[in-house]
Amino acid sequence: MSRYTEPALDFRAFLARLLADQDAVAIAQTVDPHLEVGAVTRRAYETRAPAPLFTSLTGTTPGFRVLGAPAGLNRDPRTRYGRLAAHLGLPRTATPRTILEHLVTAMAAPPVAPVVVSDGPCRQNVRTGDAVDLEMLPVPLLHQEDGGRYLGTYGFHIVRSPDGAWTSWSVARTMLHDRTTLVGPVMPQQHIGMIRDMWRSRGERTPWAMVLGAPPAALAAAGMPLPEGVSEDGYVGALTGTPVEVVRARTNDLFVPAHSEIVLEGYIDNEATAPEGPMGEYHGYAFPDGKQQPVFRVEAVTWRDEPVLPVCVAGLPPEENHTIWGT
Ligand SMILES: Cc1cc2nc3c(=O)[nH]c(=O)nc-3n(C[C@H](O)[C@H](O)[C@H](O)COP(=O)(O)O)c2cc1C
Ligand SMILES: [Mn+2]
Repeated sequence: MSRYTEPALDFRAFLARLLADQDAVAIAQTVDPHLEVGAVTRRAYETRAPAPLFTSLTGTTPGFRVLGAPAGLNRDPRTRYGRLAAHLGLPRTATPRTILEHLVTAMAAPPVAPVVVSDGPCRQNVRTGDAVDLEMLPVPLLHQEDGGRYLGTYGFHIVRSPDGAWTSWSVARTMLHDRTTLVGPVMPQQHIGMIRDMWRSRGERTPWAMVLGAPPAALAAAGMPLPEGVSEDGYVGALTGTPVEVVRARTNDLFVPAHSEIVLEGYIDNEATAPEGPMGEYHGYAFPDGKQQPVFRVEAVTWRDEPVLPVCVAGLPPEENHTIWGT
């Protein structure tokens, strides 16, 4: 059997594993992305209930699904970190110590570069140009006082230095601005900001992609503070012992994980900003006001059949800012 059908390397396999282990539960009842997805997911974190898989969502393309609490904790102490462990291909009884040692060992291992393949599940459906409409996705309003609806709460940005030497995968939130535009922070001290500055100083816009429902090990790596200049894709290969399969983006020269649920392609605008936030954050508070932030222009959307959008509903622990980033 291909290693690419293992939970760490394929989000759909990860979901199947959680469902089989009763650490996720499919909800057939129609649920509204407007506050209901957020409320049910928060409840699952707080009661350490199985991850909710929303299979019927108000106002959403039929078949499009949402998985809340992808790395929430489990009620049973023996399998408390099972969802986190499944991201890394470890047994669901893995302890925090085992999980940490696994992550740290891979940091010292030689990177394993991704392999380019010609096709993959993320390419089963493709929309480009005028056909791009982010409103077809289930974009939830997560907290009542959020300044907008967040599409990217459990996905990562992909950018690459102009010389091609450094590929950065990094998790950061993105809010829906309009049918073809997202808005979110691009901090200069983070790797995405450093690479954006390289492109800007050449007078060029930054080629960009965002992956939602990525291979779980890739998401975990994209949420980790690896050193400057280190490509997260090579770390994932070392972590899983398998090169990540990537496909070339349709509209730029970036490579995206083939085993992904949803891929957005485009660029970071050099000039435009738009209001973003506030958003309820991982400390359990929200700042009172939003801010102007850079905009991401989406030129293509591709997705796996019946795609699953993972959603982190930030707030008091434990949610993924704590279980993934915190770890
Ligand atoms: C679920 C999750 C959500 C996150 N959200 C954000 C965010 O909104 N903004 C941010 O700056 N970092 C966020 N992080 C942390 C960054 O991903 C992390 O600091 C990472 O190291 C940044 O990438 P870089 O080191 O390549 O710059 C999040 C991490 C996780 C796991
Ligand atoms: Mn990095």
